[in-house]
Amino acid sequence: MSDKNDLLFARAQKTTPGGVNSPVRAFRSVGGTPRFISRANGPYFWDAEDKRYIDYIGSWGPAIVGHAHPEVILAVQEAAARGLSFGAPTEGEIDMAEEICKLVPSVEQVRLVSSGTEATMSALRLARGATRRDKIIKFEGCYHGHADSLLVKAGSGLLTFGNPTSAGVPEDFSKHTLVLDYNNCEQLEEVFKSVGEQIACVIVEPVAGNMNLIRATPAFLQTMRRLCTEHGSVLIFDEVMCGFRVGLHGAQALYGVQADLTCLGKVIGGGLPVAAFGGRADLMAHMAPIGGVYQAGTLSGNPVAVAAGMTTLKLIQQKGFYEHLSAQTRKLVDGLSAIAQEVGVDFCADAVGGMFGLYFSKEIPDSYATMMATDKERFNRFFHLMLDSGVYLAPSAFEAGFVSAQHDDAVIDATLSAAKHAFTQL
Ligand code: KE4
Repeated sequence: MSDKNDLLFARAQKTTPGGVNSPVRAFRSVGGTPRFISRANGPYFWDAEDKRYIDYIGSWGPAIVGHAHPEVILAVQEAAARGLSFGAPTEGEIDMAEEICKLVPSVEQVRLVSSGTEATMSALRLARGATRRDKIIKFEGCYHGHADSLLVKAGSGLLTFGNPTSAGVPEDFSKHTLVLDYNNCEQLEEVFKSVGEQIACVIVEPVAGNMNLIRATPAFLQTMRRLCTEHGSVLIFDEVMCGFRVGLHGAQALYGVQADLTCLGKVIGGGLPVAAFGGRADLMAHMAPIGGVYQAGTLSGNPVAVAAGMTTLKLIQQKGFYEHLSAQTRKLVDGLSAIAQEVGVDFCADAVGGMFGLYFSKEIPDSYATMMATDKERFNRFFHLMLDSGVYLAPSAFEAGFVSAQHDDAVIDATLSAAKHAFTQL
């Protein structure tokens, strides 16, 4: 029997490709009908049938203080009442820039944009403009948004350039992108030894969240830091997802490795479109209008979006915020692992700050290859069993999950209760 989600999905597909405005929302990885969300509050959202779910995507990271936080909503209402967009500078943008520079020590100057894709695309262009080099290095399994140079998968051999992962990306673009293995230090050394002087930048998710959650090893980040310094390449940390999600000062503070440029998004917009790229002042000096690297945006630094982001950044600086967030996330993953072990299911889980990974495998993956070897079909069955029980996990075995400050003990316990049922039904 079609419910309202089915009807909306059928209607959406008539006017929008796949019925969604971003592919992962279409449930194609897990199957079934996507839920059309009507409202959200705290750790919950409700679908078109007014069914409540405990939400573990949190808009893919932004909803870290919980959905519709009263202080965020009030700040947005007050900003909106003063006008939505001016196309001229505002004091709020200075406040946001100063806050980011305060919280991410490697960032001396920052430019606000409207999406993570814009942030990474601009950072790449800046690295290429500043070094006058074309080649870039990224890692299989890391996602940095949909700029052409980054929609590239590994070439056949170590030094063969990447192949497009998307139609419409010219070979002339992908040929400058080398795609290496995440957490493979030897390979990185080898490539820099061969073509290091041609490398404009290395871009990496220092805590990967787009092949499910995979931690970088400290050696991996330290190696790329050393090699970039030795060869005059720019080290770009894409912290669009992990920035302010894994800790108040991002992954670079966790690892003690400073990037030359950092990309941010999600949390800094609090659910509205704010992202940013920034870093060393000598690099940012290449940006127009003072330098020759062009980047622009009608809604960059939008005052209403900045109001949401600034309020969120203030809330996450409250005493004990990350201790609580990390404790709740750890309670979730340890609880799930304990239940799976009781039932005898090959399952493990990991958490860094307020993001987590669930894996149907005996061990926590530490690379793209080991992640791809996990039991995707079992995840999909688990996903739907949990969804039927009112728990909304990321609709893909290859996405990370997100906890908010509003996921209290009662919410985590309800999740574990649903999991007890799901694991026995697998
Ligand atoms: P956006 O352009 O979607 O704002 O950000 C792109 C981006 C850049 N860098 C990292 C590390 C990211 O995780 C993202 C976007 N993340 C996905 C989640 N896998 C957003 C969800 C979606 O694509 O709908």
